[in-house]
Amino acid sequence: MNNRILLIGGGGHCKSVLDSLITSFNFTDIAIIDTKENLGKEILNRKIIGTDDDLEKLFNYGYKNAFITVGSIGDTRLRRKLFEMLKKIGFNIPSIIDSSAIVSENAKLDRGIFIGKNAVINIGSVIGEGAIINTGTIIEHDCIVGEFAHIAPGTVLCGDVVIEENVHIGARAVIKQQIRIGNDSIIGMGSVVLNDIPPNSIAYGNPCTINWNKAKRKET
Ligand code: JB3
Repeated sequence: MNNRILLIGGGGHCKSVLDSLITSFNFTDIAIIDTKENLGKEILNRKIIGTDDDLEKLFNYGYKNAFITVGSIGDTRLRRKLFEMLKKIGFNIPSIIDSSAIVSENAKLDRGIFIGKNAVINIGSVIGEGAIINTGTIIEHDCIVGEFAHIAPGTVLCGDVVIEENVHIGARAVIKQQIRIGNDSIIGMGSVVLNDIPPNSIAYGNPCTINWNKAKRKET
């Protein structure tokens, strides 16, 4: 594998990814891409060397790997847009898994996924492209996590849970076994989810209830 990688987005999420990348991977040249105003700044001694407009040039220069380090809380459009940009240019997009995470050999991971410190992914689970499985999260057996979902720190998905694409699950939520959370929904921090949640919902509490439907709101 080529030993140069670009991290796209140089904020808080980038710090977490970078920390895992430095300790667990063999990239010798790690650089960051952010906005014009942040050019030259450093994160963990890695420099912001360009903007999104420089990606093609940097690919031709020899950075063949890239990873999206802009995070998301309920809106994955920027992460998706940047991901498409990387694919179009031809970057290899690895998954970055912290060395302390435990991932079953019988779990299936797509590309561009981040798995943070002490996260656990158990047997039979499938994690979609671009998902974030953040620090200390437990994904129990046979779960499905859709593309670009963000499972925030300390969350527990019991067995057979389905999280559809673009969903945000707030920190320390617990999702009961066999529950399905519909695409583009947001589940609040610390919620205890006992029933299925339809797409485009904002739901929170213990027990978790739907407080807002994004789709209905758009119509009014
Ligand atoms: O909850 C946790 C544990 N982590 C959060 C993470 C998932 O999401 C974290 O607490 C943050 O709330 C959030 O982290 P993120 O996305 O790194 O946010 P922030 O710290 O605001 O940094 C975003 C960075 O992306 C900034 O440096 C922006 O300048 C940069 N940025 C914004 N738009 C961009 C673009 N960079 C590029 N390359 N392209 C853009 O279009």
